[in-house]
Amino acid sequence: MRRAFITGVNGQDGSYLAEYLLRKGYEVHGLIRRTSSFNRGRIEHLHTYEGDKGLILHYGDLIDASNLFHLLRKIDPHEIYHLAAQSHVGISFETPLSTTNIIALGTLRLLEAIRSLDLSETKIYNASTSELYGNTTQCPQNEDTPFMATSPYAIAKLYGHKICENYRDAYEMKIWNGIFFNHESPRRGENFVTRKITISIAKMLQKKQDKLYMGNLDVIRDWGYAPDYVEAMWQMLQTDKPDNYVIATGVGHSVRQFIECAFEYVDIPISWKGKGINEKGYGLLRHSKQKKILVEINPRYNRPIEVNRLIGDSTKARKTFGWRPKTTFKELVKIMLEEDIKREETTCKFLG
Ligand code: NAP
Ligand code: G4F
Repeated sequence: MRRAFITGVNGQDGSYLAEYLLRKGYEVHGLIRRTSSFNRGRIEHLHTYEGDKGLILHYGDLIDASNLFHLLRKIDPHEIYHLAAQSHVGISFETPLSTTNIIALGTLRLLEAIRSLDLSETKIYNASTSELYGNTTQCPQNEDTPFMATSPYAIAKLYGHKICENYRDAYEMKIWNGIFFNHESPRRGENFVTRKITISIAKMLQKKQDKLYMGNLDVIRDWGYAPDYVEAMWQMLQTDKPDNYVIATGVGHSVRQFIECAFEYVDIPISWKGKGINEKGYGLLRHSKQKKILVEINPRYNRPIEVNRLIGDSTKARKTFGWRPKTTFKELVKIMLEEDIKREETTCKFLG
């Protein structure tokens, strides 16, 4: 039986990846942090996956080098998926030191534990990111596009990306960097833009929220569906040569388009009036008689530097291991909204 070790198993991608690997018959080990209250909603169901052996959890932290060393010695995994991170770009401007410690030094701590244990046959996936491209003028971005990282998060990830390449070259370690563009799902953290929009609309339909307060509406992202993307992590580790791969849909949409598409799905067309921080989105909710302001700008959600447009070209992944996205933008919006609407309706029922 193949053994996999996932850092960040408790996150969006970690939870889908754990499911995917369990389905493939892997023995799956995951690293979780100690928290004062339980936050394992995404992986709770995996403890008793299909009634037999489920996900095996281990306490640890990327800032604790000796913990990583002892865990890896005990588990001796065939594959390591390194996903753990402080993954919010905006928050990285407020917490640059801990973000850098977790992402940059955390990756180095993990690599050093693997090297010290001489796990030379272990394959390693490193969660790199499209944020490395920053405000490059090249579009779409591929594996050869120069990096222009513009946030503490992206700069820490750039270190992670580069140190993985360095250990690959210097010690012949089997490390793959997955340069993933934004991927979302109903398990996406609540303060990422897509999930914030779908949760807010679900709450508005239940009269539990009046407005959606947003930052920059005109940035463009290449949004895919997370379960499609975790498949690419596994697929790249099954190729012969460690390398870097871009994983993306190749289609960009603005935050504004995401908002419009999500409101359209619940039959509320949005019309925009005003400019800059005074711009407002108007629409008619089912329970009101006249159009109201449903979207407003709040500058607190703007970042000190914005990454304006990220659109990826994953031709190399398609040609090498046949990966392509299965879910369209519209399908993604529908999946996320339906799940959040269901969740809000259930909560309302319980509240009476
Ligand atoms: P996520 O939902 O934020 O999950 C991150 C996970 O890392 C969480 O389980 C978190 O634990 C864990 N973590 C944070 N600090 C840790 C520490 N010090 N020690 C151990 N674990 C720690 O992120 P995601 O969306 O699944 O993304 C997975 C990875 O891909 C991240 O590295 C992210 O930067 C990268 N990435 C994501 C995207 C995307 O669009 N989703 C795109 C490109 C790259 P808690 O649950 O305890 O907080
Ligand atoms: O959803 P976001 O917070 O994701 P962002 O910054 O693109 O980062 C995500 O994708 C990266 C891959 O490119 C990952 F590496 C990273 O870990 C993370 O998963 O914001 C998307 C865009 C940004 O330009 C942001 O400024 O939406 C804009 N935005 C506008 N209003 C907002 C808001 N973002 C958030 N979170 N909240 C807002 O109210």
